[in-house]
Amino acid sequence: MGKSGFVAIVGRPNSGKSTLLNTILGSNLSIVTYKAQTTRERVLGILTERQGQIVFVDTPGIHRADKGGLNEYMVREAQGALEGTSVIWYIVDPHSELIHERAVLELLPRESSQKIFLLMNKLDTIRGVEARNHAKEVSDAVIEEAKSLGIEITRKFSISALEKKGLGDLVHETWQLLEEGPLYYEDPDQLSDRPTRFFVSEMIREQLLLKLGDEVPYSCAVEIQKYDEKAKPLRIEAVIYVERESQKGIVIGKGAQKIKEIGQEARAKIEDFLGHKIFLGLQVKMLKDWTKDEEAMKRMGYDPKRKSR
Ligand SMILES: Nc1nc2c(ncn2[C@@H]2O[C@H](COP(=O)(O)OP(=O)(O)OP(=O)(O)O)[C@@H](O)[C@H]2O)c(=O)[nH]1
Ligand SMILES: [Mg+2]
Repeated sequence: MGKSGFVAIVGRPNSGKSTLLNTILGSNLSIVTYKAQTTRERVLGILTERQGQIVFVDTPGIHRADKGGLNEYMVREAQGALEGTSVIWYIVDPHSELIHERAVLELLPRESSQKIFLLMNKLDTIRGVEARNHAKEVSDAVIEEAKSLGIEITRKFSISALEKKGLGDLVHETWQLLEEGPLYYEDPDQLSDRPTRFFVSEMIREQLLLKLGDEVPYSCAVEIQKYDEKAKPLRIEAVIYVERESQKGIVIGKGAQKIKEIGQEARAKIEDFLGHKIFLGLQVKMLKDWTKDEEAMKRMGYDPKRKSR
């Protein structure tokens, strides 16, 4: 029997959690954008090697969220992901401040046997003495504040998830901490617990984040309504839900130009992911204030009781 265990990847929005997961697995599993709060749900990434299996849990960014809406759901997703993990990778952006990191520190386990690594990410952006000093000040302050809360940060790593720096050591040290255990997923080729259609809907959401302004993407959800594998090419029909009538026009755009662009780009990404051609049909509908209503959120797949890590 080899070693196995769960490793949660947590941190502030935009710190590079999903990028790190993708780099480690060598696959674009979890969507990445330059915008904060890209990831909404936990996504498992499974690394199976000769020595055993690490199941990584990518999580939404931890921030202070209002009660009862999508943001609170996202933070709960991140918090729930910590349960049952042997190691926690806590990612910090070198430009962050202690005050922002407090939201994360509050959720980390105290007096626990779980090991916590602090990963100072985006090493490639730390240029010059001032930036280096700031990064060090932030990590020192975080480690000290953690200690005062009864949270023990076992080690600190400096990495670049984007440029693949410092990752060998990090993964090696993580294996060292894992105990003998079973493979949670037996198929060595399985990369995630999620079905393909989840990744398809995420790739559409990724384009909404990239192609729409600052507000509207956060009001959008994507529902796959048809996934017809008998059709050639594979036929996928999806609905983009917005939460206000006025947002429909923004997503569709003048002369339907916007939705066309979103569709073309998403199709290219999905084809790349699946390795074959597809047909992608998109529609835009309104579900009033869905991000503020638990029942509507459930319909969109954001169910607080969903069984998954
Ligand atoms: N320069 C640089 N940029 C990085 C690095 N890691 C991530 N990024 C960038 O940081 C941005 C956010 O990356 P994500 O991986 O989406 O961050 P996240 O923590 O998953 O964000 P949320 O899902 O919103 O919580 C993207 O523009 C990434 O390209 C890094 O090591 N160096
Ligand atoms: Mg993410």
